[in-house]
Amino acid sequence: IADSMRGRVNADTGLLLLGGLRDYLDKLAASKRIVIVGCGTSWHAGLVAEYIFEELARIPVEVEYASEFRYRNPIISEGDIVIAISQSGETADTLAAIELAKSKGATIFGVCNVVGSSIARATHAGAYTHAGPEIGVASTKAFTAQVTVLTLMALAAAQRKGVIADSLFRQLLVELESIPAKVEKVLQAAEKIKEIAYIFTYARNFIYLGRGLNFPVALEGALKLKEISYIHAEGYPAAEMKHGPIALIDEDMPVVVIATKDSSYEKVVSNIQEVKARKGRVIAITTEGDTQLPGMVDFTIEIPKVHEVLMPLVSVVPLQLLAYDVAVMRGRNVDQPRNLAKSVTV
Ligand code: F1P
Repeated sequence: IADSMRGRVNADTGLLLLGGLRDYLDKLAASKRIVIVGCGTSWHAGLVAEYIFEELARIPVEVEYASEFRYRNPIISEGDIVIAISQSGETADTLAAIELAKSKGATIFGVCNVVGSSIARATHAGAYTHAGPEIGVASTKAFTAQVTVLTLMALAAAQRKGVIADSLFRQLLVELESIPAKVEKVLQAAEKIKEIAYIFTYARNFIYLGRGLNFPVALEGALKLKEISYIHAEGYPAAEMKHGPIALIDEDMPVVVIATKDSSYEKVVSNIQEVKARKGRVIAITTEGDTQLPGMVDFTIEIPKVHEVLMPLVSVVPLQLLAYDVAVMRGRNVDQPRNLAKSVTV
């Protein structure tokens, strides 16, 4: 996160530098529609961006798997902005989606990690995430760096459109600068997370729940567990649970709920009650100082208070750690999970 912000954010001066996007920010701000494409973790970063762009910049956003988008006949017109997200910059599905959108006249922006990669070269403009090389196959720091850059893009668009109050703009920049320290704080819970992972090492399934910006985080937490521990895991919007997944809940089902103190908190608490009433075992990600949830759930992992818009940058970290610990305890090779490739080029 720190690397992806370095030199771009300065709350004192309101500085927002977005590399090659700098000449395109007016176009971004004026756009009537943004379509975001990506795969896997990058698609989840796109879902987070949907919430942030719509909330701050009031631009309608659609997010689609590049692997679907490329094989249909999507409606894309010249005024559209397509943002392609990719850690490796080599994902074949994302590259094909870019070519399709380009052929229909869209302007393509890239959010890539690898400088000079195929996707970066195929776009009209872009901002690199500068997250450094991902050592393992599963994206982790790429996710937080992508969300950081996308947040900066949304802030820049909102400011240019004049739809964000100066005070909120400044507040978010100040908070962004504090995120690396908050993530460090989450890492202090590593021992506790390890103890929880130990208890659930041999669970056969997991459910992850979140609302709002924490819904894509739930998806990402479930994906990390699938990718590196090979445990079946599903992420759902917490409010969707009653529409089906609730049938899965019993005493053998660990349910990870992102229950931070934000505008969805009360509703998430009632979702937790629904899970507990069916004897599900709840691991809640809570905001520091929450006194209600520790008495209601089986385990809590505290994270620092963060502005709701920036929450995914912090709330994803305990989920990444949990997946890592479970995978290590199951004897998995977390850096080279079976069947996965760092760049999916076919
Ligand atoms: C997309 C992705 C990763 C995942 C795995 C396979 O890659 O789905 O999110 O962790 O490595 O590929 P990318 O387009 O972001 O490089």
